[in-house]
Amino acid sequence: MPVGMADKVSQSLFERAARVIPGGVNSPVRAFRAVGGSPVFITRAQGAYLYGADGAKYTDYIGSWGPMILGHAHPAVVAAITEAAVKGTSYGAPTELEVLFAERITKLYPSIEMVRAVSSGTEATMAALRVARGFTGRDVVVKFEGCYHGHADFLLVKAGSGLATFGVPDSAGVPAGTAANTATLPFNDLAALRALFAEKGASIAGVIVEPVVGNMGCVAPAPGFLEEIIALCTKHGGVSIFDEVMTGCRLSPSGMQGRVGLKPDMTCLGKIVGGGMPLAAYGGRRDIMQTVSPLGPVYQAGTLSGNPIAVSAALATLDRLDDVLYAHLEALGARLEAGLVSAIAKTKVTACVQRVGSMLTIFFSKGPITSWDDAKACDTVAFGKFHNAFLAQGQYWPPSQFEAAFIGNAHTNADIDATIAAAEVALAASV
Ligand code: KE4
Repeated sequence: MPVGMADKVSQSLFERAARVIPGGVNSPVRAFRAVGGSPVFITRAQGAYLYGADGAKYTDYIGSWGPMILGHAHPAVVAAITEAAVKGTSYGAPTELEVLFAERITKLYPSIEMVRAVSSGTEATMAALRVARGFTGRDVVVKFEGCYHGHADFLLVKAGSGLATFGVPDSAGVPAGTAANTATLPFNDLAALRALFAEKGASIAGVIVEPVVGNMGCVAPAPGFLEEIIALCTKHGGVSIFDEVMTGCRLSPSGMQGRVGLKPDMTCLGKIVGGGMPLAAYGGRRDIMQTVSPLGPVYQAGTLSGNPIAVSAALATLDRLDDVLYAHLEALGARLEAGLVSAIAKTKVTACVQRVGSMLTIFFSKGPITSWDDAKACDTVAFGKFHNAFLAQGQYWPPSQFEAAFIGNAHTNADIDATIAAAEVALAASV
């Protein structure tokens, strides 16, 4: 396939799609706009592989943006969905499956004493912040530049100009007033966090953070940063919220909080916990979650929340998240990281690799990348050339410098080694 151009079948599908779907896609990043060219239309997936509209095979490092930790079409997940489907797809009534799911989540995440299932990560974070506001009676929420928590209005906010921490809308359609109560701070900036709490601590309802950021590329928290978020929220009566939609069950069975032994007041989950189906969740301390309707005054609802198909896929996935799987993912991640670092050295390209477990990013920068200011300085043109050359070799990598790549349990050493070899060619093509 020519570099940067999808196959002819995908191109013609994309032309049709663009006439009836905004940008031809149902989620913007899929349009490949950040890397040029046009997207590959996928017809099926199996294990670590995707198959394009023209039949081309790709090694998949997106995994549906995180959920496919077991690999695509895992037999146990397919069987669970099939078995559930013949019993009906949604009842709009409580089921034992939802009890099993909630019991499993509260066992996996000791910080979560009660949990509510929803249908997307956006719903989970939107609800969690509404609960934090309802629980505290306060309006201000705090997020960090480079972190993405879904498309709720008050989260589509960028840092104010200069030192102004109170946000301005980062999307058309978001009223200035909606952004006014969202403060945005630099990720990993302890001084800025402490200063905001010193000034506004009594009005802060909650702080939401990706405990390892995936949405500016893979960026780990500085030592003490997550701990300080929890401590300051506790001290000032706010709610600490770990958005583990991406890191949950990715970095350990209990997400980043399980990896580092922390207990935020609330947690948002999605992606892997839904087994690739529309299922996400939010939960936390019992006293906080008891504010949620119908128990308490904070309203949140959803027609398909906790439906039996999605929960069946979720349980089949969660059943398989064992130590052997995480050891395999760590070994594959280390192998890929080492190979990419070596390929960067060989090609003398200005780039670096940042990885936590089985999520990683190749940044086109000398690095290290510790904040959005660092990430946005990356050479995105070089990244685009790299991505196109990688794709042309059958490597399906996130089409944006500001995304994380994911390794799944179906990847093999042979896949990783082929990816490393292709990366060397793609890096050379990026200059
Ligand atoms: P969804 O509403 O897309 O299910 O989840 C929103 C969300 C919340 N929190 C975190 C940490 C997330 O990463 C996401 C969604 N992630 C993006 C990829 N970075 C989903 C891909 C897309 O938008 O198409």
